[in-house]
Amino acid sequence: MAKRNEPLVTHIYTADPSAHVFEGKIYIYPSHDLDHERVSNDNGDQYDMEDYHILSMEDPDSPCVDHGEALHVRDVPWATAQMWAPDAAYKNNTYYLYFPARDKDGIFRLGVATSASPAGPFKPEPNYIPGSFSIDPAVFTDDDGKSYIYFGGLWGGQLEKWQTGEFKPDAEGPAADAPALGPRVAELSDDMLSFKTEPQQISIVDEDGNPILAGDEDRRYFEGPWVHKYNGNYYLSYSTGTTHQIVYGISKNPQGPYVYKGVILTPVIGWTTHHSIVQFKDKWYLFYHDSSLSGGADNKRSVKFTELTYNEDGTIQTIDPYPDRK
Ligand code: FUB
Repeated sequence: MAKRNEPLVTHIYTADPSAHVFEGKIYIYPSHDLDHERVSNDNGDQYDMEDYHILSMEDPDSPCVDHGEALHVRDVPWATAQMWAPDAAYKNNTYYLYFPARDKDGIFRLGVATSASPAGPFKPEPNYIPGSFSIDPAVFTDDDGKSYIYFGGLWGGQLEKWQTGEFKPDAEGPAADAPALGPRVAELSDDMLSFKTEPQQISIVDEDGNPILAGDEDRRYFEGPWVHKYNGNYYLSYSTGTTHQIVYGISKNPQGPYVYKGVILTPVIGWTTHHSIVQFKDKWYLFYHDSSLSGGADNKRSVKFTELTYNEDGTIQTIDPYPDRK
């Protein structure tokens, strides 16, 4: 039986969970951390993952099932390495798996693969999504049927290198007193396989409308975007990377600007933090990961979940990942 704040599975390491309710069950699309040693650097070479395993639970109190290998890098013609944080979507009677990987030039791109089943196996498209770059795709489908893909990550995720719209291998991020880089958003085409619109940068601002600055590491965007809708408002949540928090902003528009609101999840064991938020029946859940099972190894993480609670004003109560810790 799945337990709150405990690893969902322990026979493999899993990370970066994107949770969805498909066919009445909770499906979780995580990265699959391999139990091997790699050099650790700002490029993220330690996150040397090759495939995806999809997990599911009948409900939050049921055991978690591993559906086995759903896609391997060897079967993706354009990709060479680092199958990082994925997401999934359903439309046109088809399940879509979105994933980042390095292409033959070592540049991160976003790929898509399709399946008739939410558990896979998934068949990849032969090429990456044209015009895609960086990492951590997350797809949100609005009530009007439009689907948006959010993506982007600093450092190993290469987002700094795309500020001009072209890949500049030596580009650095903005100065500390300049607006921070935001995640990118594009509307997806009706067949969900390409961008319908050019990716735009999302602006994240404070309560006075001033952009969050690059030096504001407690609040600025780093990686792992996730968008959900609650009571007619859009919520963009993400990792602050170097300060290891999951934070969020709220907007009236799925493409922003988003007004920063606060912290959803305080730091977990391990360097990275990555999450998703999903409603199942009348409750909301936060899926996240930490490195507790591996004794703190940054690249051997485990997916966990817990309940998420809104305040009356629509803000989210901050979650301590270790509620029993003294
Ligand atoms: O799992 C590899 C990378 O680590 C993800 O793409 C990031 O979000 C971070 O969790």
